[in-house]
Amino acid sequence: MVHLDVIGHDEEGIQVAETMNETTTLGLTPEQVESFKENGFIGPFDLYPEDEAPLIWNQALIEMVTSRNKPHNSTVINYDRHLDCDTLSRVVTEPAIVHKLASLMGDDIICWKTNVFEKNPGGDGTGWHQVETHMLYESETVAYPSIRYTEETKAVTQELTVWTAFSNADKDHACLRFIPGSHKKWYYDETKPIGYDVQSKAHSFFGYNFSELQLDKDWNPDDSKIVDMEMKAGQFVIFVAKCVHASYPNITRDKRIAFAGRYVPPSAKIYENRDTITAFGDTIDLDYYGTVLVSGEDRYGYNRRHETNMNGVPFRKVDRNGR
Ligand SMILES: O=C(O)CCC(=O)C(=O)O
Repeated sequence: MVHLDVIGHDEEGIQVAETMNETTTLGLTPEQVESFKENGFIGPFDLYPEDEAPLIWNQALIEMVTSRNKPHNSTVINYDRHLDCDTLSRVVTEPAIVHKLASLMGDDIICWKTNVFEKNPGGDGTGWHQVETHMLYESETVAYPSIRYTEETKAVTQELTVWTAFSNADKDHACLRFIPGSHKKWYYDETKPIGYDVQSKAHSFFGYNFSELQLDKDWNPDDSKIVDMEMKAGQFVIFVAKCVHASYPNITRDKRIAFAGRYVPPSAKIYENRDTITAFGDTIDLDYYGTVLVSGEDRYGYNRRHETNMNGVPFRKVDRNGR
């Protein structure tokens, strides 16, 4: 899409229309990039109108329930439904998201995973945590990374999450919380195996107790620094998963619904040498698995890639040159 509505000046000072494409209009400003570098997160941004977002989610739910092409049969591992639900396939490739990611990661971007994050009325908050390789905790003694980064990057970061609210997510409705600047330092050792116990209150990270991984057992987040990311339905926030984050409990009668897309450059190796993955006490076969190139090129070919979703619908690839 090309906009001709930006007014500039020619050499004689006469006003002229300048061309401006999606890359400019939907990307981040230099100030936003600086703010991200400092804080580790940026947002919220509008994606869908507030009144439409719940309807879009209802459509996604129908597709998830009625899908004939489910990527896997696990009910506890809620990964990768962008691969079989057309609505979610569109969400992960939305230009308003991808152009902003490219401002931070460069043009070559794959979506390597998605998660549904629902919090039922009265649901517990998510405990503080930070990750980079998205370790999978198979048992108390076995853990392995989802991602191996094969290169240093010249970009601001090589790993981003886009968390989109499909219901209102204010403090009462379990909004996300961030510790600004915490991505510059490790507070947790994500590589250490930890056990899974869905019944235990202390296991506040979806059945895992991330505080077992805390490097300094006496460390506590400084309340005065925490940013509560209140969001309306249809908004998204971008963050680096190494930025320490958590969410409030849901103290309302409404469900809080969010959908997270995870993105890396194609130089990253996903689920290297693995045929299955185990998490949350369940195991899934990776036969279905593939990444989605949402922008740019994959010059590496390290990861299996899906050009279409499992219903045969081509994934949109965002054109960063605005053609
Ligand atoms: O939705 C939540 O409560 C937590 C989300 C989260 O930790 C993540 O997206 O990495």
